[in-house]
Amino acid sequence: MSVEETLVLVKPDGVARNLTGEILRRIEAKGYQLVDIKFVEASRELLAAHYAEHEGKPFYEPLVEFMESGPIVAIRVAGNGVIEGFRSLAGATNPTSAAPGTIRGDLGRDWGLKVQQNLVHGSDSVESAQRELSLWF
Ligand code: DAT
Ligand code: MG
Repeated sequence: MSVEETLVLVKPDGVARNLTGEILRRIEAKGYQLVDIKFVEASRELLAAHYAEHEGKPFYEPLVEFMESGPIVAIRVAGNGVIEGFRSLAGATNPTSAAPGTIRGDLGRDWGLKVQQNLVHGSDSVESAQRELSLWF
């Protein structure tokens, strides 16, 4: 595994529930490096670019509205295989089915249809990570 960088977002639900520290703790405990970090109140333009792959899907509009609903913590994280590694720390997209031991499995609530309220985002490939890091930083 090579050293990579990924974009992690603590979504508005994670910030509002005071889980930023717990999420950062898990990233650091794994041995990943926090390279850069900031609060962002994301614009519609930024979110449209970030979620371009999901445009037109039924959950797109609620997802973007949710991401506009409050501050986000954006983090540049580095480490060996961190792109896939952080996605393993995060767990499955839907907190209801995310495994215990993962961020979404341990801390995510069963929000019914509000799958977007799943605490964190992590880039899913080297290409996505580069694209997303250049959007947010
Ligand atoms: P991930 O965040 O695990 O990479 P994704 O990229 O497929 O998941 O989707 C982006 C976000 O959109 C996800 O974090 C939550 C929301 N989402 C995905 N699938 C959904 C669905 N079927 N219903 C509602 N929201 C969904
Ligand atoms: Mg994704």
